[in-house]
Amino acid sequence: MKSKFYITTPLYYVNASPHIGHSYTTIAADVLSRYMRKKLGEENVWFLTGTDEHGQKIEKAAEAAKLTAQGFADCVVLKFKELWKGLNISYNDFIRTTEERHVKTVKNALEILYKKGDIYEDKYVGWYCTPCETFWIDSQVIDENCPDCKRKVERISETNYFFKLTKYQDWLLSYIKDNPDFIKPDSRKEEVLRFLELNKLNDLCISRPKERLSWGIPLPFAPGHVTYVWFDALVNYISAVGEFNADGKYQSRWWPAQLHLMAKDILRQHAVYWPIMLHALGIEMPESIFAHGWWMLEEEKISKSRGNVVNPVDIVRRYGLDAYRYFLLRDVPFGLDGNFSEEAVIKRYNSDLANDLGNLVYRTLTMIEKYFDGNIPDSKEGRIKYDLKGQKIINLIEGEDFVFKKVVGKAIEDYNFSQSLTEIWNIINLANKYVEETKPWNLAKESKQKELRAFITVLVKVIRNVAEELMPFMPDTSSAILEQLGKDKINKGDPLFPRLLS
Ligand code: ME8
Repeated sequence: MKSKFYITTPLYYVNASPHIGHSYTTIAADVLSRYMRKKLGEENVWFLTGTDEHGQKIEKAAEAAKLTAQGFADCVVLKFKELWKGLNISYNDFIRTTEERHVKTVKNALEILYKKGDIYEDKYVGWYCTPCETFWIDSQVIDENCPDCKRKVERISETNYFFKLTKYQDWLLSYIKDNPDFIKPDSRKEEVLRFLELNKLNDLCISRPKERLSWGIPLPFAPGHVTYVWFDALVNYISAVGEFNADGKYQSRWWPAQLHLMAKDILRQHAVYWPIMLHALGIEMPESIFAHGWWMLEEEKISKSRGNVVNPVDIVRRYGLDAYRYFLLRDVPFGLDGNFSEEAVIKRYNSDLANDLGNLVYRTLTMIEKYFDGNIPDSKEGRIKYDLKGQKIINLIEGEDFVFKKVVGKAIEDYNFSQSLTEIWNIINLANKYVEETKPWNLAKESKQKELRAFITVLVKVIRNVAEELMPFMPDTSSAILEQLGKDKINKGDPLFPRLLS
């Protein structure tokens, strides 16, 4: 990892309100940002999110709502911002593709490519899926249905502008092969490689005649056309953090991005169009692109256009914010698809949060209250002699290689969030087992003060370390634990996760 970390989420379409799928990518990006801020310092992390506001989809949604496209976008963008606030998302910047800084950079990019001869005019005949805003070639379309969303595609025939993807296909293929960490996870990289090896790319149609679509960025060299929404939107990753100088050289404090995060639905645009656009513009490649899986509901992808959405606000209202963040990242390994159900949320809540974590904190504080009058025994006050089991736990936390911190951090850096949480829960469970096996109530009965002090010290250290490692995942819970634990004297409050009746 480099000494700075620039991370992005997709720019979400504003054709409808955000749902669990959008929150998933954004929460994952938030976890990585919080983790990296701790590791590299606040000033070295830049977390960008935002909204994709042009294109036919938005124009149609605005028409249906009887609003102007801009007015409609202005409304929906507030819902995204409100949700991110509610989900404790620590983004540094929020870019809208309708902002001047973005429009300017898109126009610059188009001009540079046009002058270079990488954009040319031609007649386009082919298939188009409006809900996906995607062109398809004949071989990809069966029975006039979109290969992705399965809805009807439209036959389109018009004069347009094209970007020479074809010219760079071989370059891209070698680039992906030479840079094995560029596309992650590996299964997705293989998918892209296979696609590039088996198909000859078509040049990308990057314009729409204004008569058909007016809601877009006009091409600087052909004002009768607007820019294709994907060409427009991808540029956000550079328009948000830099600009082209007069010589057409892109300059930025943050570029290249360390990570573009998204789900597998938009991998092709990020792994094929985007690298070629950058390469043609003479701009460095992002370090990596990670495509995670989909949240499904009864085996169907959750999506705005299918209408089977799960609203994050409802889940958060019922189970709490951190339970939601925890569930999303723990229940399904990042990269795979997962089925969402409230039963699964309740199960995780009761077993992991109430029984394991909540119980460990609550019982430890109760013992400190009972046996030490609420004062945390000072671990510096005289040498502490741990018993064997206690010492083993202490070694994991404070031993020479800080095994606990290392394994938790390594899993996050591998984008393996569920593994990272599993490691945290391993130590929580170890500590709970330690309580049951040590039977501190007997130590108290027998007035074994020294042993009791060593025992409680182990638990306090576990809890402090767990709270610290949980911070990127569950920031509120992490501070609540540290707050209840206090420095010298505890401030015991209510249980963090009261059991739910299922
Ligand atoms: O594609 N499971 O925007 P979009 C997991 N504007 N993640 C999901 C999901 C699900 N069921 N549904 C959505 C666009 N997502 C373009 C992007 S980028 C320059 C332009 C998440 O609003 C996931 O991150 O359709 C997915 O890639 C993204 O939302 C698609 O958002």
